[in-house]
Amino acid sequence: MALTIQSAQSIFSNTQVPSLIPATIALFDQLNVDDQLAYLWYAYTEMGKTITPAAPGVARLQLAESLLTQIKLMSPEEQTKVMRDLASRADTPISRSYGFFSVNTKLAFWYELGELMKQGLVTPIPVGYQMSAGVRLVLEETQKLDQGQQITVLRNTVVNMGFDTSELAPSSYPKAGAEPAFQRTTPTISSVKIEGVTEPAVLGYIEAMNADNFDAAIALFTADGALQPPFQKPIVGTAAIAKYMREEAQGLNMMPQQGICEVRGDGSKQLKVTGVVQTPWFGVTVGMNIAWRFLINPEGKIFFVAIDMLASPQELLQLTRVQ
Ligand code: ECH
Repeated sequence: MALTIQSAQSIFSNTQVPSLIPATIALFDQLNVDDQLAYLWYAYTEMGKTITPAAPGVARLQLAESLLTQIKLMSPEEQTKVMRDLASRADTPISRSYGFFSVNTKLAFWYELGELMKQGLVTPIPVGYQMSAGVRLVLEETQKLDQGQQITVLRNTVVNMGFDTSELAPSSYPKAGAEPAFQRTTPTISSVKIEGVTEPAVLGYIEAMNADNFDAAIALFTADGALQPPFQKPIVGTAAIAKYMREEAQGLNMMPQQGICEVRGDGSKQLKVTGVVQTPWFGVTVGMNIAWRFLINPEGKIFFVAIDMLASPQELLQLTRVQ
């Protein structure tokens, strides 16, 4: 029987525990625009006391420079309006430009705005703002998350800002291909060992990803293969996966710990591997507990891999059915 992405998506679904991340983002989405910006400010500055993201570097900031320069020259009221437009995904020239940025350029843009706010060059939150009960509630919910989950909430809210450019013709903005690489600060993790897993495609995948060798990783997939990032739809086909990896998977440290492998009737295999991933934005200070769910075809190629954020560290050990 031919493998389908739809059936692949449900492998090991009876071992999954719902994450609090989408629920927290849903609460955030219900806030009005000023409350959203205030929430992000408090969440980010609160988080900064324990963990601070790495400075994105001059090369990456260059991609956002023209917007940042425009904003610096504005009055505080105009600056607030730009931020409101971004948060409400309004159709303005700045919000459109932002919409064309890659994920990492969006993060770098806000990182720099945050720095400019600390220096008093950009207005932090709307003048006279009073924290609402809604913001307090979302902050309380955020405190229940571990650090890896907190930075995922921040990342996802930042990614969703700006005008939705997915239906527009490509812009002249530099794309991921032209983006600077993240410098690895720790030695590449090679010779991967995963307790309970010897599947070459899985070990090869982790090894290639840890070396940012996306060509080698892609070569392990079937032509119609798919990769499903956390809380997203599957990305289908090797060209689309390669583009995604170059844009969003650079500099990651993947540390799988254990897994299980089940052979299916048609000779394909399903594997679940749990472990920790570090992003170059926070380096070794923040680990995200995740699972990979792989479906490997009878020829040993990756047909499907889903990446899931785990609800808790206990789930790292939860490889079998949830009772
Ligand atoms: C200020 C106030 C106004 C509003 C805003 C502000 C600034 C906010 C800032 C936020 C910065 C946040 C950052 C977050 C970074 C998060 C990174 C994460 C990465 C997760 C990666 C994972 C990778 C998984 C994958 C694996 C694979 O095998 C395949 C690929 C892939 C305060 C000014 C907004 C500055 C920097 C969460 C899980 C394992 C799927 C990628």
